[in-house]
Amino acid sequence: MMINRFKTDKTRRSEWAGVNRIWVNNVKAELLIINARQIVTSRGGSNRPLRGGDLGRVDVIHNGAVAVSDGRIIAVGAKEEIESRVTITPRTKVVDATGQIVLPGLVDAHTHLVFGGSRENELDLKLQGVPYLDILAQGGGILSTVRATRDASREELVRIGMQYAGQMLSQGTTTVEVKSGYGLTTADELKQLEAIRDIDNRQPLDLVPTFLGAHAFPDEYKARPDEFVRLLVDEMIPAVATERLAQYCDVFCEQGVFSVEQSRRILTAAQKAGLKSKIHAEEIECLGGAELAAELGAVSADHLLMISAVGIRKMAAAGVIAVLLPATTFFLREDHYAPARNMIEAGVPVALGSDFNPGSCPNNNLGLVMIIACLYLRMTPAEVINAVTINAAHAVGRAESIGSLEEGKQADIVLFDAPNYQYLTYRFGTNLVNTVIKGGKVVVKQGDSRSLGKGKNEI
Ligand code: IZC
Ligand code: ZN
Repeated sequence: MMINRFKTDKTRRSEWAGVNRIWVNNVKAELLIINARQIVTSRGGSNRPLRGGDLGRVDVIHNGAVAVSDGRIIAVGAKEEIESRVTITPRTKVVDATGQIVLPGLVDAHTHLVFGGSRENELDLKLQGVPYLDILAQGGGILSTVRATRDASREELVRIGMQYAGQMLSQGTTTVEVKSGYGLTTADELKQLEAIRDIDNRQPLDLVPTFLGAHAFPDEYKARPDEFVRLLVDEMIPAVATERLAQYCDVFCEQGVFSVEQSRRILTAAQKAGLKSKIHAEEIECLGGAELAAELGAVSADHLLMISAVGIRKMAAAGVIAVLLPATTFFLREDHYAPARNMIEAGVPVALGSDFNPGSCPNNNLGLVMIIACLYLRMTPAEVINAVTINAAHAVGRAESIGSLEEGKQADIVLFDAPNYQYLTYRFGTNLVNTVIKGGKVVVKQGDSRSLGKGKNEI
């Protein structure tokens, strides 16, 4: 597989934010995708996340085409129509998608992508029945990753994070939300956020940074948690906001970690500093984090395995996006998944994320998340696709420029070796991504390694 080292021009791309529709006639296509079995995308969901019945609807164009110019999608539709509307020149790069389906680049709405070390040692503890929060309370879990992350230089974190980013890109993810939260001192949190910015600048995947200083109480503040909350409010949040290192602030609101009251203080201070809110809520215990998200107008509340009926109602009324992370539930061997169907029926907009992190979910493949969402959240294949594209784009604040194949949007496009979109939530365990296009450039292309040789000895 080839991963193009091409450095995409992120500054230029961000200028397109807000452009919803451009009219083209005979604009020169720089790239043209043809012959796809299906082009699969939501339409018209850029202003508000999809809910209820709308979440289960995707547009399917058979034998369609997508034309791209200057990094943007200039036309999507029936092949003949597109060919009559755009000018194809000898310099147009034609991507033949025979046998493939075409989707918007996938958006991973919740990750902890940048961290030092790994925690495979916890697997044995888990199999012995030691709960996740007990490992944390014994100074392991998040706190062992904090030690490894503090020990790593910014450059080391960048090197490790670049590898993970490359894996995600090759699996079809083109935008990813990334949290800090393994530094837990002002300097180490800034180091982690700077590493996130460096990774964003050095490779094609776009990273959306979130400050998660309220991820755990570090050892040195264990006996005086309120002082750590004060440090977050008085020092870390102002520093992160001044340096413009994050767009969101998140809190791990959980039994034995941050209470609802502490979460309210932290997120309110962050809002005043210009950071929008996210919250890890009701993952292991139901504390009322979902209600807090509604009260504060948070963009998303994430996990939500134990959410109450009141919490669901309040999130629906406030339009808070539920970012569900079923691969974590799977890896933690929980038998209770988030009540996705109840949320969808109540009108909560649902998105999905990988939760990639070294402890509770070392998986960064959204394809696997999509299948678990189908099987255990009982979401339909169409709902799952919208949840990892347009709704995830809303959850990271970028729905005006990514998350669907619509004219004027950034040309973030994935081609899968699949006959139809249902196949994506069926062939689990195989990476079906053939080609990834980011900002109009081909950045991942499967070589011939998948095609069968002519004889046993031929490659
Ligand atoms: O490192 O365990 N749940 N934070 C909250 C995590 C999982 C990440 C970790
Ligand atoms: Zn998380």
